[in-house]
Amino acid sequence: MEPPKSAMTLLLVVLLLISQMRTSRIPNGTSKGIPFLRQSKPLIPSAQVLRSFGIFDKVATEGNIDRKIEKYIHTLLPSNCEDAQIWSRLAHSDTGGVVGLLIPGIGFKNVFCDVSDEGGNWTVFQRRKTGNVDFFRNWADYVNGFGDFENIWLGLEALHQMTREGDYELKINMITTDEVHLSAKYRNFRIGPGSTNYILNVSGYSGNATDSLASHNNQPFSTKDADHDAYPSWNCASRWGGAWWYTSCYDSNLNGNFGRVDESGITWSHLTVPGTLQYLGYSEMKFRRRF
Ligand SMILES: [Ca+2]
Repeated sequence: MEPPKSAMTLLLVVLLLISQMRTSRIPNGTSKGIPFLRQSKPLIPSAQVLRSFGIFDKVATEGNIDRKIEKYIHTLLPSNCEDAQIWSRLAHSDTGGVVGLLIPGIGFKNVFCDVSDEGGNWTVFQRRKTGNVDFFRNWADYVNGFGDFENIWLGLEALHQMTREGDYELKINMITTDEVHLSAKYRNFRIGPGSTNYILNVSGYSGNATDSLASHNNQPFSTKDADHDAYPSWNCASRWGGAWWYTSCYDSNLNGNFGRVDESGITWSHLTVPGTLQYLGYSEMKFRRRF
């Protein structure tokens, strides 16, 4: 007679937890104090093993998993990059890597965590590095996310779920087409629920890039097929080749066309010449919990 499936599953999770505890000890003499994350591939083999048993699918789609198992899975699987950075016991990286997170309200999702910039703990939710991924996409894609981790859009629903409780800060790193490095940091960052069309809440700017999100504060998100902007006769997303918290239409357009050096490109209002734009060859947006 076979043991009950739930008991087998619980046994599996306990064994994996013990395995993690054995491998999570920080080696003596390490100078960094915490283990760092490996680049390029999903990092948590125990998560991959669990997934192969269909447990993640059960968590994500049914939501009726046994509470004891759920508790162990939350121990095994971090829900944010801060926990991932603390708990990761795998190969080292100076920059960050892709980790599997169990995001409340979302389920399992691979996310790029930045472990180096100002101490790390950043969830990277937007990155434009190459032109390999098309960002001129529809509403559903921007809600659910897309990309390849060099070119990331995490997804509006994940952004909302991950910032709905607690205080978060936002940092945007940019490199202009002239190789000038710019940074914009915001002390407060939150994305509203879908019922508000994922309204942007941002304030407390510092940096060397000009505050080109201020005019977008409290604006809903718009895409080429979902016009929530403040310009009556245009769809700003269609007009300027992107998707953003457009007004009428923008001071920043980081989801614009990669490689374009005009108003439909990846742009940010100019620091010293008001009314002009800086054309970007790279952008990265990320958030973390603020204490
Ligand atoms: Ca419009």
